[in-house]
Amino acid sequence: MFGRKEVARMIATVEHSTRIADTTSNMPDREGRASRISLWTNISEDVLGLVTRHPRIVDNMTRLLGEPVYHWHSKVMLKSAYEGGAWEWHQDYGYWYYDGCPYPRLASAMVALDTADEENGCLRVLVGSHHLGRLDHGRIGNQRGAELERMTATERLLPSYSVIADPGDVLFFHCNLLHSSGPNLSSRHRLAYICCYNVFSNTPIVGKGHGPPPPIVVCRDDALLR
Ligand SMILES: O=C(O)CCC(=O)C(=O)O
Repeated sequence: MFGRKEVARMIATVEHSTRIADTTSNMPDREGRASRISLWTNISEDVLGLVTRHPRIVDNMTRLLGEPVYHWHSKVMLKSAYEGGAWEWHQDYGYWYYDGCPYPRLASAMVALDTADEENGCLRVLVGSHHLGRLDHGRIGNQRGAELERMTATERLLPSYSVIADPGDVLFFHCNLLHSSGPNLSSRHRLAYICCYNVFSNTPIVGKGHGPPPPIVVCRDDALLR
């Protein structure tokens, strides 16, 4: 979905942005490996913000969710060579329900910035799990994940699929899709940019939410190259 030059600009932004460096936190996995994430709710005024506002993402997201969308949050997942940690099985709505959204009408677009495969901890999904409804989530080490007994049984029920991706590939996934990823055991980084969207009919009804939902000003298709 994004070409080599566009991805190079995204990577340069991740590498040189003090904003990203300053907001990166670590949620160690069960083995104590560093699962690093930088997350923000206002669309950033940089190349990554253009990706969040990009028609290739926003138009597809609108089509998939069937309604106009607004930005929920965006994040960079930084899985360093050799030491990048795993993410437990979870549904994003397992968290976002507690932000007050009444319906599971949110979704994410995950842009691969590096080649992602099983060795460097690509995303794994359980096919069809978005039809299960929201599972209970609890603390698993420093992360939150789907309740373990239920999760083990669900893994026997549904096939898992490793999302092997080339740089510039984009995975669109529903907020109830169960997903996880393994540690990075390779000598290659695994960077990904994920922008998440909600529909206007699903703004939080309880809790702190994510602030007001301004409409997205979609950028030009060639914005990343200009
Ligand atoms: O990047 C990963 O490996 C995990 C991403 C993830 O779990 C999420 O976006 O909710």
